[in-house]
Amino acid sequence: MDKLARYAETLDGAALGAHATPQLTSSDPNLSVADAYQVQKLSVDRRLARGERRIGVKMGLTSRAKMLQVGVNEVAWGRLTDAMLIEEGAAMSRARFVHPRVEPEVAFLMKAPLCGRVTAAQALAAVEAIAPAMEIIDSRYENFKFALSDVIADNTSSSGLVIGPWNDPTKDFSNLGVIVEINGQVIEVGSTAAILGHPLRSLVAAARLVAEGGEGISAGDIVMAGGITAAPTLAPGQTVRTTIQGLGSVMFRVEA
Ligand code: 0L1
Ligand code: MG
Repeated sequence: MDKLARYAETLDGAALGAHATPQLTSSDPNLSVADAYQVQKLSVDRRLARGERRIGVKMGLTSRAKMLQVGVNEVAWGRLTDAMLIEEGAAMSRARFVHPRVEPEVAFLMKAPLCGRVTAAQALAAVEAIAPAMEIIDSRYENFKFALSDVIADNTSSSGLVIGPWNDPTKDFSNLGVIVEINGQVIEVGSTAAILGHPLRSLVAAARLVAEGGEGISAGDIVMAGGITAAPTLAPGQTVRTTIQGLGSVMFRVEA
């Protein structure tokens, strides 16, 4: 087995077994971003081979709060599969994750393909609907610490998503207030403008980055635009709700 396939097997095993693994760059400090994306692809291919279905892509590290929280300052993308979906209002099991955190996000539902360099207007024309959403991130690395290549290889920490009500994408979603509550207490506040100044910029970047990776965004895909605030840690007993001004609320519960 070559080096990248071995890394993919390690990260896939860590996700499946919900255990932390050392950062790849601790033993391979020169792991390139291009090789890290190849590790990501190989590790998601292992999931697809087990019967999971690709449902879209996620953008990561698209806000200053996120970049500061993890000390990485470049945007990155990852792949979403149906096994990551958590039903809105339902419970997720903490035991399935290493050290999960939650991010308030905006989700796009695509009605047309989007690939390569596109304008914001072209990106918007390909969107069927937008929704308030949350991503469960769970770095497979010890202490939730990583360099850019590590986190890209680890599917940019993606491990779950919850989608709220779909809305008409022609409403102005450039600067909407965002509140994250845990057990009724406000934990984080922000604005959709925290996503690269406008969430649509994240979709434009996704079209370019995914195409550079040799893939595309298809009609029916979900695109997660990226975390808006720092990501609070999840623990059993929590009820987590994100509300985006004018778009509605989305919630889930955390069980042991
Ligand atoms: O916090 C992290 O694990 C960094 C990668 C993904 C963050 C994001 O989805 O914005
Ligand atoms: Mg995210």
